[in-house]
Amino acid sequence: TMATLSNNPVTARAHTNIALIKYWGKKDESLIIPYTSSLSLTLDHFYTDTTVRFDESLSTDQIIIDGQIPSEKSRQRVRDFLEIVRGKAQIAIPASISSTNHVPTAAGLASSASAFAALAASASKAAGLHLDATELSKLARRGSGSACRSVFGHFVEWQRGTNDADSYAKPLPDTGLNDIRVVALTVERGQKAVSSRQGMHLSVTTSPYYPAWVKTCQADLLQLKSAIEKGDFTRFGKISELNAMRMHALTLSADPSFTYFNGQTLAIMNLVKQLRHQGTECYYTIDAGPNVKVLCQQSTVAKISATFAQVLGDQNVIIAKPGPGVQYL
Ligand code: 2P0
Repeated sequence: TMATLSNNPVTARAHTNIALIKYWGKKDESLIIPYTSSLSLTLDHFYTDTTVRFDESLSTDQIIIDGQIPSEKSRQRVRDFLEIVRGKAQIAIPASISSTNHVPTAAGLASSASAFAALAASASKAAGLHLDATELSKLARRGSGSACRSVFGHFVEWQRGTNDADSYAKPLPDTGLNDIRVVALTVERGQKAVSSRQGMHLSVTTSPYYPAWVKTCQADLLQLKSAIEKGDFTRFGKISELNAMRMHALTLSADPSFTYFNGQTLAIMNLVKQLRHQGTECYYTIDAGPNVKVLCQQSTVAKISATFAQVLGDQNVIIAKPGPGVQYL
């Protein structure tokens, strides 16, 4: 059936997510099918708002991000994504897109996850498609793998699947650990990091440990799900921290070897362990950059954030809670 185009602009909001069981490697780089399933927590107060309107009077797509025309590379990635949406809706009309990130970029939370989840939701609806959450997750995945998880709130599992139709995210049942907090720490940025896309490609193609990663991820995921179900924060933290380190072992063992850590990253990892030994339970996770996210609970978040604020300064410490899935505004 032909989609009926929305005459009005459509705005959607999507929040960022932090992976606890990491996605690191694609089996299919074009469709973005991962080697492993992953599990994330969607965060409140870091989000992207995106407005899309298909407009016959335009000759090409108009793309504005944070009030500016982005780089040609970014524009191409958005146009490629819009082509997927136009294909599904069977239209050939240019779009105007305006996107605003409410994400502290320096904290390393500015991910493509909230961006492509918000774009998938706004563009599909503006094109007249009425996708359910599962279809929306599959569409968002085509823009950026981690975006398929930002369609949903709180704890989310991206089931790897084997093809475009069965690789999508699902929310976990709303059970324990609702008092989880993420303290996002901004450290100094060194040289420009290897992009996630390049980094995971290099890991898949050159790390001799990649097959072991695929195997261990499956086990880590099952264990983390059980810890969440039981509300077992200790096991939750240990497995999350371990899985992050196993991901980073892939970068260190790639050829050429690389790392996202810098000196401050290592110092913060040690401080987290020190806090833990002193009886304040917390764990860390790290993505494709030097910044560290500390996992803790509501009862300890004030003490932990104050400790890190003393070391890094108030402006480099941000507290996040579980957040919601995609919303239309
Ligand atoms: C994750 N990361 O699970 C992992 C852990 C970073 C470290 O997903 O190539 O931007 O667009 O599918 O989703 C970052 O990679 O990569 C990422 P593409 P994406 O969150």
